[in-house]
Amino acid sequence: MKSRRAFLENAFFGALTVGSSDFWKLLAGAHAIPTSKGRLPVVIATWDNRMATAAAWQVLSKGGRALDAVEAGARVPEADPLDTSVGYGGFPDRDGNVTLDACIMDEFGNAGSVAYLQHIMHPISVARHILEKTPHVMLVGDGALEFALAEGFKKENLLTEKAREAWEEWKIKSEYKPVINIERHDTIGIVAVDAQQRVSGACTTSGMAFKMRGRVGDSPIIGAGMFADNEVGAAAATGLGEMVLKTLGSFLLVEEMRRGKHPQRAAEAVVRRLAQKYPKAARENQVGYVAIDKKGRHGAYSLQPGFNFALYQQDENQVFEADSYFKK
Ligand code: SD4
Repeated sequence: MKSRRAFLENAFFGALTVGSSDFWKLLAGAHAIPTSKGRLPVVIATWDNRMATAAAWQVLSKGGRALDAVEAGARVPEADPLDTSVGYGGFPDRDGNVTLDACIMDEFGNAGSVAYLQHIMHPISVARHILEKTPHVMLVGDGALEFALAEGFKKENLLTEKAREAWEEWKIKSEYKPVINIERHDTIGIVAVDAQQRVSGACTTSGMAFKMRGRVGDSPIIGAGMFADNEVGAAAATGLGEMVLKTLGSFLLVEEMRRGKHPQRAAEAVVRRLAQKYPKAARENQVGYVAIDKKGRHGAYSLQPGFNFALYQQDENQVFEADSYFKK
């Protein structure tokens, strides 16, 4: 994995010659991290979700719609039994139930969302059915399950042996409290702009491992876990959902871009807001954002070091480590 900062700095400064007045002008203001230039189509996802961005690229590279791309991408970790934070194989709540949250938005501003959905492997597709086939935005729990079954989704057991064992082990060690930590998360937030400049986004998760029964995080909440606005761009979050919910982070990030910020600067502004408003929680927890704007420029930033993201652009699928508010 390359350091994103090193990659961008090389790309940026490499293009200039020492001795040119541009070079010195830039060095004088060199405190700022150079930011990405736009290129379409583009897809960016939280964490090392390269398989997901590859699935999305299959759609985008053929001139397909961003909405189809983000759904195809989100379905990859949902079906992966080894991904313990999303869909099948996700860690259960503290009572052993795998409960899933997801949302999706299209280029017209339509949205669909499910929360506390059980037994369905692809909550993102259920969210899309809600977007396309109902007058509503969000269905939860049994109602969401009933809707999914009526739409032809299959009822399945999503608790893998691996996840069950992890839960059993956690019960012995943990004094039965939900886990809040800064360790690696894998929730996928995935946002894309297609060749026709259509902007869409998706987010899907099994939520915090061993959470209280009924707990819903940021991921299915439009504007918190993900937000897409075709005039501006899209953003998605990962990490401690409670912090994202309290700041409506993805919406805020898109609004920062609307006011003219580059996606990188917008992501930094949103994380800074968190760190300033909740200094103690910010120091102890991880929150990260990915963002793209309509021009195809991207950004990513997190509270803690260690947040990486997958970016597929210009026929290259790469993973970068994002810069962070707190340093190692
Ligand atoms: C949640 N934001 O439910 C999710 C968790 C997450 O990687 O991002 N995990 O709070």
